[in-house]
Amino acid sequence: MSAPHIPPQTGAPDPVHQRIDAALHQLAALGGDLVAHANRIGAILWSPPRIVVVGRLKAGKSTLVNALIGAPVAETAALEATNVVTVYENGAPSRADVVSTDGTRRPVPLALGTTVDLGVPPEQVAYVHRYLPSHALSTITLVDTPGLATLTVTNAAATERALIDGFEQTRSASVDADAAVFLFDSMPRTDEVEFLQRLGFTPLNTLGVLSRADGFGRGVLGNRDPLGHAAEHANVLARRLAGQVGTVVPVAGLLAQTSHTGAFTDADARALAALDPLAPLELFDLLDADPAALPVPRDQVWRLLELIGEYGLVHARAQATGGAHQVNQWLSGVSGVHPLRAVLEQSLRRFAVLHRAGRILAELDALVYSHPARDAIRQIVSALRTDPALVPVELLRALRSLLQADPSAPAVDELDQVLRGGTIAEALGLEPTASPEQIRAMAQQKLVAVQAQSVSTRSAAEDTALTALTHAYTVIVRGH
Ligand SMILES: Nc1nc2c(ncn2[C@@H]2O[C@H](COP(=O)(O)OP(=O)(O)OP(=O)(O)O)[C@@H](O)[C@H]2O)c(=O)[nH]1
Ligand SMILES: [Mg+2]
Repeated sequence: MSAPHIPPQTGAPDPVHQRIDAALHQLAALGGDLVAHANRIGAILWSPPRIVVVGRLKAGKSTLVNALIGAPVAETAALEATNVVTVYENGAPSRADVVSTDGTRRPVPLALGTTVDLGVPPEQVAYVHRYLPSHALSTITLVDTPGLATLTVTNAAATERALIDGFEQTRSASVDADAAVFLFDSMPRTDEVEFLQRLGFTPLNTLGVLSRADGFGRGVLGNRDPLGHAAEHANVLARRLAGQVGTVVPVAGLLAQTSHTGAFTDADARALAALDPLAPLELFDLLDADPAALPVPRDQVWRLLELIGEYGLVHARAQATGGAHQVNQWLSGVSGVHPLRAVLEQSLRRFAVLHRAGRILAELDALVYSHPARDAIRQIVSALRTDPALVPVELLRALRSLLQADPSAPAVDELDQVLRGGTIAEALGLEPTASPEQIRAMAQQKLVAVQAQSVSTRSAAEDTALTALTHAYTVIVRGH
C-alpha cells in the first residue's frame, strides 16, 4: 500500500494508530482491490476525529463553532437558523462540497468567501463539507448542526438524516461523527436527551456545554454573577446527566467568538470606555428610554451588545482603556473557552479516536464477511483484535453496546472506570503510587471476579463486555 496520504496530526505516534496502520499494510499486501480498501480505511484512520455539536435551536452552537475555529464561518444571525449540517475540516484551499442524500458530492462556490450557495433545496443535502486552512482544526474536525426543536421539524430532520439515518442507509451520506458536544442553556428536554441517545455515543465521548453562561440565571443585573452561577449549575447538571455526558463545561460562546475572531476593534473599545461612568441600570434605562442622552450614538451601543452581550457591556468597560487587545484578552479569559478546548483536545479527543478505531474494526469485519480473501483477512483482523494496544478500543465498543442493550448492567461502571483511568493504577481504582505488584494483584482479583460474573450473564452485550474486561485484566496480569 502507498503510505497513508494524510499524515498523523500531532505528537508521538499513538499505539492504536500504529497497530491499525500495520494491519492495513498487511491487508494491502494481499493485493487486488484490497489495496483500495486499505487506502480508504487508512484515510479514515488518519483524518482528525469528527466532533459534532448538537443541541436545541438557538442554543449557541454556531457561535461556539466560530469561537473554536477562530473565524466567523458559521451563520449565527438571530433570525437565521442553521439549516444544513456542516463539516468544518482543516484543508487548503478554502472550498466547499455539497454531499447529497444519495451520497454524491459536488463542489459549490463560496459567496464572499464564507456563505455556501447549496444550489438545491436543503432537504436534498446530507451535509456541506467545508475545508478551510485552520490551525484550530488540525487536531479535530467540527460539525455544526441545525437546532433540535419541534418548531422546526425540517431542520431537526436534517440533523437526524446526516447523523443517524445516513449511517444506517447510505454510509456515504453520513458524517460519521466520533464524539459529540451537547449544548444546552438550562436542563435539556427529554426529546433532546433521547436524540443524544440515538447518536449511540457513550458519556465518555459526549461533552456537555452549559451555553450562554454570561446570561445565566437573572443575567448581569441579577444579584449573582451569571458566570459563577453557571459554573455551579454546570456541576449540578453534570450529576443529573451522568448517563449522557462525561462532564459539563460552562461557556459564554459569544464572548469567545468575539475575542477569537478579531471582531472587536479599538473604536469599539473607545465607545465602551465612554460608557464607563454610567451605572449598569442607568445604562440600560437610557438605552431603552432616552438613547439621545447616552455618551455614544445608540447604534454603537447596539453593536457592542451584539459583540459582547449585556455581561460584556457592563463588565468589560473596566478593561476598555487598554484598547481592543486588553478587552479581547479579558473576554477570552472569562468566556470559558480555554477549559473547553482543554477537555475537547484531551479526554474527548482521546475517546473520539478510540470510537473511530472501533469503526475501523467494524469496516474490517465487514470485509471478512464479504470478501473472497476472507480467510487471510480474518487472520489479520483477529491478530489486531487481540493486540494489547487495542484493549481500550474493545472496552469502548463493549461499553457502547452495553449502554444500548442493558444500561443498568454492573459492567457499565466497571468499563467506565477502566476507560477513564489515565494510568493502569487508576483504571484499577488504585492510587497513582501503587506498586507493580499491587497493580498485578488487583488485576488478578478483578479477573477472577469477572470470570465469576461470566457464568450468569443477562445479554450478549454483557458477554462481550466481560470478554473485553477479561482481556484487559489478563493483559495487565501478564505485564504488557
Ligand atoms: N449573550 C450570549 N448570546 C449568545 C451566546 N451564544 C450565542 N448567542 C446568541 O444567540 C443567538 C443564536 O446563536 P447561534 O450560535 O446562531 O445558535 P445556534 O444554536 O447555532 O442556532 P440554530 O442554528 O438556529 O439552532 C445569536 O444571536 C448569538 O449571538 C452567548 O454565549 N452569550
Ligand atoms: Mg446554528
